[in-house]
Amino acid sequence: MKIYAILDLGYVSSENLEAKAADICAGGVEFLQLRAKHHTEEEILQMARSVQPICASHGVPFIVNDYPRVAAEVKADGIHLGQDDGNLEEARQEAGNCRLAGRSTHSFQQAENAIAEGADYIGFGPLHATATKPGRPAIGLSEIAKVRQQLSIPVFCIGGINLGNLAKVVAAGAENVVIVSDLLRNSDIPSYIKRVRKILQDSR
Ligand code: TZP
Ligand code: MG
Repeated sequence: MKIYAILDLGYVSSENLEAKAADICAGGVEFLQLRAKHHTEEEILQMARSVQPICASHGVPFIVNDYPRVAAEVKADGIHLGQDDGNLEEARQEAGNCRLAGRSTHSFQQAENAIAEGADYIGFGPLHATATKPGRPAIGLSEIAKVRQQLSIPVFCIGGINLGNLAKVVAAGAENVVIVSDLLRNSDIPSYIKRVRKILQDSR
């Protein structure tokens, strides 16, 4: 049962980035990703430089979304790509041969393809429609169990997950989850993460 948090610049200002990163790491997550869709690569590099040491000091693997060269510069633990972001192994090399390369997937077929291309883990969703990934239709919960049973790599369910629907997501077969907006909007992130952890344990 793993919790994967994303520092999404749609919800966190760059001024607050370090404080939020520290809160998330203190709360205890298994992964932290930096995701910024409306900043330049140079700005993202500066942000990555400030977040990476916080993750490292807590032993939390740090993943960079979309920018392998940024991952290489800051010696990130991983890189994360979407369906249209190119070849995963090329990105891993560009990212300094990082340990982790993840792919977003939106269907069973894409999940299978991710294994074939050497992904270390996948995101699977969006389970629910979400403003964090606008324009991407919800895939629902029905394929979670099948994907988990048939894939040999960790599956991280994502998309519109919150404290209210998490138990349902786990009951549908999810083991690991990514939560973005519901977590970042919470004023007490460490205690939020503890509540998520308890629901993950109690809903199995
Ligand atoms: N990929 C699929 S859904 C999603 C991404 C990056 C966003 C998830 O964010 P939230 O706020 O937890 O719905
Ligand atoms: Mg991408």
